[in-house]
Amino acid sequence: MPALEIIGVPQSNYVWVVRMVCEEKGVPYAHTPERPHTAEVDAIHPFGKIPVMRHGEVTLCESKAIATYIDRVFDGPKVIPDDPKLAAQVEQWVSLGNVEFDKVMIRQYVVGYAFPKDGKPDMAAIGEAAAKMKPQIAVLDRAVAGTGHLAGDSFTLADINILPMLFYVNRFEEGKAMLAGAKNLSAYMERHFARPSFQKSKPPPPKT
Ligand SMILES: N[C@@H](CCC(=O)N[C@@H](CS)C(=O)NCC(=O)O)C(=O)O
Repeated sequence: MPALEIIGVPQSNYVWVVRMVCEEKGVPYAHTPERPHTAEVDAIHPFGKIPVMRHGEVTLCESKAIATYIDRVFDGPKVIPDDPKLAAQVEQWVSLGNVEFDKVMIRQYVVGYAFPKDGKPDMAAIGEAAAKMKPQIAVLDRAVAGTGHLAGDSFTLADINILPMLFYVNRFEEGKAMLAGAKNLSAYMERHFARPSFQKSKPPPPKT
């Protein structure tokens, strides 16, 4: 089997997702920490986004596609269950994550703090993002209340996809306060942040 290469800086929540999939399954991989829009990334992603993947002749972009490929091609515990109903639930939560939660939590709220446009965060825009985040956190809190997982009663790609987002939201004041008030979600984060796969793929702390 050819070597698997995951390309993208480790700070990206989506690079983190695919690296975590590899760790959960015990799949060896080489990690190339390229930024978006470098030649290596542009050669695979039509819009220069990370992560991208190489595996022999196979190249892929988009974290969900990469995760699905790794799950099907390599041995190890399935992160997308074979059962059609559970697989559809995983798909549902990954889609909600990518279309709804990432847009607000990461692109608006976290990026607003971490990459301010004029040198300092636009607190009005961050406040707007925080207001949109509140009902999203309530949705997730209810979703994990039953089993401590998003899909069924086992750890799947649905959980893997959302955990890096929650980790980043928890770094900033409003997010931290909202998550602390969401008791089921707090317990979920505490439990799953301790997983070896999460810890091994965690990006290095930011330089201060
Ligand atoms: N839908 C894509 C999203 C990937 C994405 O947004 N990656 C960010 C880093 S977390 C990126 O490359 N941003 C650069 C840009 O948008 O130009 C996936 O699931 O892989």
